[in-house]
Amino acid sequence: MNPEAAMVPAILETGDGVTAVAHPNIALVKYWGKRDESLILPATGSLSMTLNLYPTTTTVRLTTRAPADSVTMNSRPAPRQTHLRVERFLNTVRAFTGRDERAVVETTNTVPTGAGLASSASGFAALATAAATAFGLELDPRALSRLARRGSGSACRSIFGGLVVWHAGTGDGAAGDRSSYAEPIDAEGLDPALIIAVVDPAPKAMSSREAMRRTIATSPFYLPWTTVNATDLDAMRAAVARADLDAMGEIAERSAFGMHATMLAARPPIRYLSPLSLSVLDRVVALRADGITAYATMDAGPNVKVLCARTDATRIAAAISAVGQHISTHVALPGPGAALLPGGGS
Ligand code: 2P0
Repeated sequence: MNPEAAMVPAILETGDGVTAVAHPNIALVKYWGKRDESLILPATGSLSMTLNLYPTTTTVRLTTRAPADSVTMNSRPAPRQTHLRVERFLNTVRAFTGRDERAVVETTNTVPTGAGLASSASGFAALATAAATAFGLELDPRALSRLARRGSGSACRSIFGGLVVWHAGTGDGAAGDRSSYAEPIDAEGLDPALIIAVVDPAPKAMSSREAMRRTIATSPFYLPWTTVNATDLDAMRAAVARADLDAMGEIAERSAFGMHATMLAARPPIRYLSPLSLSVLDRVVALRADGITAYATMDAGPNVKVLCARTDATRIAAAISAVGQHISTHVALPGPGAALLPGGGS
């Protein structure tokens, strides 16, 4: 039993449903690697911005009549790996509550899945929010972020809107689990935008989970990166506190390049960036040479995100779209945290 979980004596049958919406987030100081795989305790802290684009909407219905969980994504049965991850997550929720109903999970994703655009973050944040309510778990936002973390690490950050820090926490087991949570941070005086430059919406060749494992196991650059990451996180928090967008951009860019460097040094190497990604990175450097605040970050895929001031976003997006005819750009602003849809509660 989770001691923070209060039980609500609701027994739902198929037909009743709880619906939640969550948005993806993009890390400005990256999470890359776990110190505990089963609890998803990260090796480092991280900091992100939740987007106002690409919501995931998830409905959870409980049933005593079905022998197994069912999972559909965009009206189709979920791929086997996704189904297994969702089932494992629901087993965690069932273990917390002592309840054994199966769940009918229906998810609608509006983000290209598996392309380094954080679909697992919005996906597990929405699932955690809907499943917690469906199974009668009353969690405060911090406890909900810890639950979402068990589905996918970055999902804990999508429980909150705006700028969010995910604390690595200390220790292992229950102590590690308690201390590794997300919380929103004050972004007063900042008006940031992230331009999402989609250079290739196809699913990536290797999942970030697998890539993290290989990086930790084989990259000689991994350990030094974790040390640098800790100082980058402190510097980023200080830059946010003084609303210094240029400093934030510099730190975000070096955090991303550092993370990719650890992967490039893995054996065999992992390379997510494509020639088109590099062309976009060149354009960002050129924009800066023209005096425009624009800094790049890249995740486990070829797509590039550009941090800038909201007032510059439209013209920067146009400059990046002009890099190649297959590049589409979307301007994201800080978005909301995960929420139940009205009428979607039990
Ligand atoms: C991040 N990424 O901080 C980093 C940067 C990708 C690159 O979090 O294994 O889907 O489920 O905890 O959260 C993507 O990894 O991985 C990610 P799991 P997750 O946003």
